[in-house]
Order: sequence, then C-alpha cells, then structure tokens
Amino acid sequence: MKLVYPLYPLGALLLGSALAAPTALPVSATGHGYDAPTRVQAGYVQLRFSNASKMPVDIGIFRLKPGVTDAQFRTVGAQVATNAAKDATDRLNHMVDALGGVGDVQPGNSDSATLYLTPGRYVLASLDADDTTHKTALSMGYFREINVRGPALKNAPAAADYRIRMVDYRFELPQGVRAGTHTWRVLNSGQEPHFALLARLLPGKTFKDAMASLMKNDQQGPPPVDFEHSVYAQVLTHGQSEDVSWNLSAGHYVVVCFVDNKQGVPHALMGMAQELVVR
Ligand SMILES: [Cu+2]
Repeated sequence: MKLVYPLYPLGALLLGSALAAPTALPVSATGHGYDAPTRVQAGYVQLRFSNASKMPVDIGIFRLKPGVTDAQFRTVGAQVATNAAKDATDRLNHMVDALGGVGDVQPGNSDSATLYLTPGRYVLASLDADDTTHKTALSMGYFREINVRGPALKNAPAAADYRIRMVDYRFELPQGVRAGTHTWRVLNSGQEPHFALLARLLPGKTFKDAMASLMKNDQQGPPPVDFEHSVYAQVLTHGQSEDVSWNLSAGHYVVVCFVDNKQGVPHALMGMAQELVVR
C-alpha cells in the first residue's frame, strides 16, 4: 500500500488537468426567451449561445447586487434598452455587475464567450430594443434567472491570441493583428463599465469619416462602417474579462465603446473610438 500513496498526487494532477476546461453553459434563444439551465457551478464558464429564433438576439450576464429584485432590473434594463432616461445606465450599474456575454447572433447561428462567474444570483438578459417599435427584448421574454453555486472550479481557459484592455476612456489594442479566426481576451481595467465593438471601415472611408459620423447625432445616409457585420464583447464591469472568438477579415476597423457616462455621454465621444488595422 505504500506505493499507492505517493502516486495519488500525480493521479489527482492528471485528473485535475483533464477536468480543467471551462464549464459549458448552453443557452438558446427561442423567440420567446432563453432556454437555459437554472444553475451552474462557479468558475470559468463557456457560454454557448445558439439562436433558434427568427430575429438576431444577444445575451448579457449580470450578477444582481444584494437586495436587487428581478422587477427592478427589468424596469431599469428597459430604460437602458430604449434610452428612456439619461441616467438609466448609471442606475443599472449600481444594481449589477456586468460579466460579459455574446453580441447579436443571427438566426440559426451560434457563438460563445468564456467568462468567470463567482457564486451569486445572476440574470441572463438582452438590453436591446427594436429601433422603430421600441419594443424591448426584455418584454419579449429575454430575461432568465440563473444561480451560480460555489465552490469555484479552477478551470482557467488557455491564453488568448490577442488582448484588448479597456480603461477610462481608452482601449489598449494589440499590434500586428492577423486576419482570420482568433481568440481575444477583452478585459476592463477601468473603473466604469465598458464594452468593445469592432466595425470595419467601408471601402473608401477613413477613421476621420467614422469619427465625424459618431459626433453627429442625426445619422444621415449610410454609416462609414459596416455595423451589420461588426463583432462585440458585451459590457464588463471593472475587473472583469471575457474571451471571445472573432473571425476578422483584413481591413481597418473602428473599435468603440457606447456605454454612457453619468451625464449620458457615450464613451465613444470621450476617447473610446480608436483605429485597429487587421492584415
Ligand atoms: Cu466605455
């Protein structure tokens, strides 16, 4: 029996590394809401989001702060979605921590993001609204509670290919980015919440054109960037990061954050609009 004992730590190590992948969290959009588990273990989680509905849908993960109710989240979330109140984003930030998620997924498609969840009460939610009808995704059912239970697993993902670090109010962007599918770690080292949206400049358009368009409130004519094929990492509270996989074609991109400050000014107009070259 003496042999067994010294072998045990090695066995545990091998077993440990085999189990070290982020926990899968499968979620699908049905057209009437999210189909999702009601609980998941704390640690790194790979949100695997598929869209079985007929409309593009996104998903964000939010940890409710103590005492915050579902109803409060939904009320303020709807105000954020419809730009109904200048300070709605700020009020929501005091109610939740934003842990990331997946940007708009087209019908029939899927996408994933790897993020870290500590134990607590969470909601899966979309803070989108239809531009013309102002109908919110929340009112269509895109709101779901999920419990994250401890202890947290030690299952960190492998290092990402590229990294975007967000501070107040700037992006630290990687150099020498190659076209194709790569993993990106997006992390928020600032105090305010931020997100990163990458949109390619349309042929013949410059970063200056994109900035001029951002400055104007009344959008006339087509935008100078391809918003339709943009990719983005969802809103992250300070200290949070998420890993996403993006397939970028070569070109010049604008990286922007549209989170509003306390006065309702988008961060994009405070320095968080920068150029990224993909070759
Ligand atoms: Cu920002």
